Amino acid sequence: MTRTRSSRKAAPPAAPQPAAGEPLQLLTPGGEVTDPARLPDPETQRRLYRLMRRARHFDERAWVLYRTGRMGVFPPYGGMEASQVGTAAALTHDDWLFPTYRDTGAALTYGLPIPQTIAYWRTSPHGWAMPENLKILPFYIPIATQYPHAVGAALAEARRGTPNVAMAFIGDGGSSEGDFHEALNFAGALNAPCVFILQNNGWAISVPTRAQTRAQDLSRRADGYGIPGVRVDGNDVLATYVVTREAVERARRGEGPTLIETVTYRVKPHTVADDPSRYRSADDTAGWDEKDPVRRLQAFLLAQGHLTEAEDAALIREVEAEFEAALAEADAYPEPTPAEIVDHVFAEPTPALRRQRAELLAEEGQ
Ligand SMILES: Cc1ncc(C[n+]2csc(CCOP(=O)(O)OP(=O)(O)O)c2C)c(N)n1
Repeated sequence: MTRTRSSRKAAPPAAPQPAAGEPLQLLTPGGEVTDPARLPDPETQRRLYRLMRRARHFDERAWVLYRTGRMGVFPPYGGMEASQVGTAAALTHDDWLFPTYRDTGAALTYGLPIPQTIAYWRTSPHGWAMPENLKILPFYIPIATQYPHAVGAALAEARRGTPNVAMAFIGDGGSSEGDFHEALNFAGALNAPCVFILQNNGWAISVPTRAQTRAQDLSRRADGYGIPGVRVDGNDVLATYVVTREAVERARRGEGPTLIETVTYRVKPHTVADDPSRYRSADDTAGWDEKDPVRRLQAFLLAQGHLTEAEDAALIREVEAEFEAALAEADAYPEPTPAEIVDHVFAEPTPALRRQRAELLAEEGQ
């Protein structure tokens, strides 16, 4: 009988492990400021709060629309707004954004119009092509492919001599893929002006981070490529913003890429069609509600007098009204036709696609 090694489920041997570094925090969940000198100014704080409210409202409405058959399958990000808003808010429209399916909050912050974002998650062709005036790529579904693409865009900017940067998002699961590592190595070797955001939300669908890698501090993956790695509290928008701005400025100065690990949590299911009670318990998620990023900044702004209760209520009403107007606009888009399924696949359609389009149009009787 052939002897095999014992079960793959055996606990890993107690090899020496670098301890996970403490994530940088500027505002604790209890409302304490750890380093007042690094805080962004009150106007920026209010801007970040509004952007987080906007992102959260989209996420909440997407659930309701899905349940009522008015939205497709959507990957929620509620609870991760600080990780997406604080990072994307550090960009301008001259910079690139490479989001994954999880990053609707980052795309909205960057400036993707809400009606088009709704159309995308309705799988409507009106949402497939990104606006010509924005340097944002469609939400990446294949894990990690966006990372090498972002390096390419960043290198193109550098060759043209612009100060523009490329920001790419990835999850903890994606950071175990080859594309992630190749991109970091490539970016480091070629000094690409890239900001890599690694959102460590604890889960890759049903696989907890601890089960898919023995690494405890994912920001240290940067060490292998000779680039700076920063670990930040992904539920503290003031910290994610400050850290990302520093990385963006470094890249603009020609000092190369940075990896930022935002330590956060996927409190929501993987998608609105997922049932996480099948693979995780209440113990797994315990404590994360108290770390909610939107309520954390809200309490701070109110306590500091940077926002009044009345202003807060008015801001929330504005955000809600903006969404409803955008929804009405998305509802008014014409119904897609079958032939549109081959549109936006390539800039120049291939002969096969042209043929398929003609066949579909003929079937439609056009
Ligand atoms: C190349 C590739 N392999 C597998 C999948 C299937 N898949 C979809 S989401 C997912 C988990 C990704 O987890 P993570 O990177 O942590 O991102 P999160 O969903 O938590 O944002 C996987 C494996 C895929 N989309 N692409």
